[in-house]
This record gives sequence, C-alpha cells and structure tokens, in this order.
Amino acid sequence: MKELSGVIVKGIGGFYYVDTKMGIVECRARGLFRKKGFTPLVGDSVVISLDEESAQGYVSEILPRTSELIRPAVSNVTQMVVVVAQSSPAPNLYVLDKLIASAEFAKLKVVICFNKSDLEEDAEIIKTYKNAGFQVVETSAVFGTGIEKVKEILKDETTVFAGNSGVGKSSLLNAVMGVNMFETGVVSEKLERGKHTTRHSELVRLPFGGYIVDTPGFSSFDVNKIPNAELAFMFREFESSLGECRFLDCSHTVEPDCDVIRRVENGEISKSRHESYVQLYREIKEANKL
Ligand SMILES: Nc1nc2c(ncn2[C@@H]2O[C@H](COP(=O)(O)OP(=O)(O)OP(=O)(O)O)[C@@H](O)[C@H]2O)c(=O)[nH]1
Ligand SMILES: [Mg+2]
Ligand SMILES: [Zn+2]
Repeated sequence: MKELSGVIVKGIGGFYYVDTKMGIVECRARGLFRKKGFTPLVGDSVVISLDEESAQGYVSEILPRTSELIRPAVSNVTQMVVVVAQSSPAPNLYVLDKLIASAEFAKLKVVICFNKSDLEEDAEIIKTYKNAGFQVVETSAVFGTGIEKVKEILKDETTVFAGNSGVGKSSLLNAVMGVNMFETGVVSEKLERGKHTTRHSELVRLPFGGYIVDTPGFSSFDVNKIPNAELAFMFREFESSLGECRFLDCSHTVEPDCDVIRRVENGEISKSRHESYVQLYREIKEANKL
C-alpha cells in the first residue's frame, strides 16, 4: 500500500476520483466515514492508500475543510467569479448582488466578470462595482479579450463560476482551457441535448494551477441562511456606516438618520446596490417566517 495525497475531483456511485501527483486514482471511501455520517465531498483534500497492483485506492483521511458550499456540494472553494453580460441578457443587478452577498457570506474572494464586452456596454454598472470595492474584469469570450487576466485570477484558486443562464460562463471556461469542453449555446438546445448528461459537480484542473468547479446550471445560492442582522456586512461598501446610524438595531432599509441611507442620498453608495439590499432583506425576512 502506498500513501498519496490528493484532491477529490469527482464522486459518482460510491467512487471518488482523486487527483494525485500520479494522476487520477479511482477510490472507495473507508466504511468508517459512512458510519460516522461523514461523507467525502468533491473538493476535499484527502490522503489515500493505493494498492499498486489493482490500482484501486481508498480514501483514508479527509483534511479539514476551509469552506463548504451546499449547492453545489463542494468543499474548499476559495473564490467566486460572478459573470454578468454587458447585454443579451441585460444585467440583472438583483441576481448579481444576491450572488455577491452569498459569496461574501461564504467568505469567498469575489471577482465580477463583465462578459460580452464586444456588445454594447454599460460603463455606469462597471463603475458602480469598482467604486464599491470589487475586483472587476471585462471579457469577450468570443474574441478572447481579457482571457489572460481571467487566467491570472484563477491561478492556484478553486473557483466557482456563477451568473444567469446565457451570460457566457461555459464560453469563458472554454476560452480559459483552450478547448471546447463545456457545452455552450441557447437554453432550449441545451435542454434537448443535455437530457442524459450527468448533474454532479466536478472539479477541472487548470493547466496553470488551480481548479474550476463545473456545475451544470448553477446560478444561485441559497441565501436565506444569512441572518438579516448580518446582511449589511455582506455589502462591503456599507461597512463604514455600520454603528453610525441613530438606532443601534437599524435595518438600513427605511429608518430616519440611517447612515447607509444618508450615503445613498449623497451618491457615495449606489442606489441599485441599496435597492438590492432592501429586496434581499425582505426576502430573507419572508423566508424565515415560514
Ligand atoms: N457576443 C458574445 N457572445 C457570447 C460571449 N460569450 C458567450 N457568448 C454567447 O452567449 C451564449 C451563451 O453562452 P454560454 O457560455 O452557453 O452561457 P452560460 O453562462 O454557460 O449559460 P448556462 O450554461 O445556461 O448557465 C452563447 O451563444 C455564446 O456563444 C461574448 O463574449 N460575446
Ligand atoms: Mg453553461
Ligand atoms: Zn442604518
């Protein structure tokens, strides 16, 4: 038996595929984990015992996780790239802000990618997110613009790509990989063709270091578990206002002498970001009533 360390890149039907320095090894998990109700996840850093004769491995140890996403069920993700199209489909700022909040809550690095830069662009939106303190990259997956920058951002990170259908996530990943390994195109076509495709999450190793999470159809997180009292912390440009409002328990939605609202009014905080915050606040409140 040989001990090897690696990362689980795929799990299907009780088998785990572990990326090691000797390549991908098919492994079973020790019965031990199941008895303890502990299931290995895609993304886990593991130690495996490899029987070199049969080339069969066993996951013998799971190293502590630095993060754990539920949907997609992937551990140790370090970064989220939220993809927005400049147009077609038009940016949905609520969806964008919701994804950003969920990434902040999961303590992931956040990068916003404005794709389809070859189409008509909305410079105002890009400015909004730069001013709010986000790293922003502009790309055209079709023309290859900005792809080198995206590679730099992805290097040595484990990244999930999020964003509405049709914004160009798969096209960007194909441009980064240099091969068309992800299915792109219009939704109706994909549903036709995708009937028998698997729906599990998988890590794809990047040739320059790092992994990307290939999750079919992934566009949003379950954000309802963000406590409303913490929501303002998920909007990074609100931070300097927190503790400055008249009421200690200010929700920053309608209160008088709210410092967040004051800064929205004087233009320091963008109106659309605050609107998303208010909508999300109400959505979380409703969800917690049920
Ligand atoms: N003009 C232009 N079209 C693009 C660009 N990137 C992607 N597209 C097109 O937009 C459509 C959708 O792209 P996909 O990569 O399939 O989008 P997706 O985000 O993966 O969509 P889902 O998998 O449904 O979530 C395709 O027809 C692409 O060719 C771009 O930079 N410019
Ligand atoms: Mg796609
Ligand atoms: Zn306030």
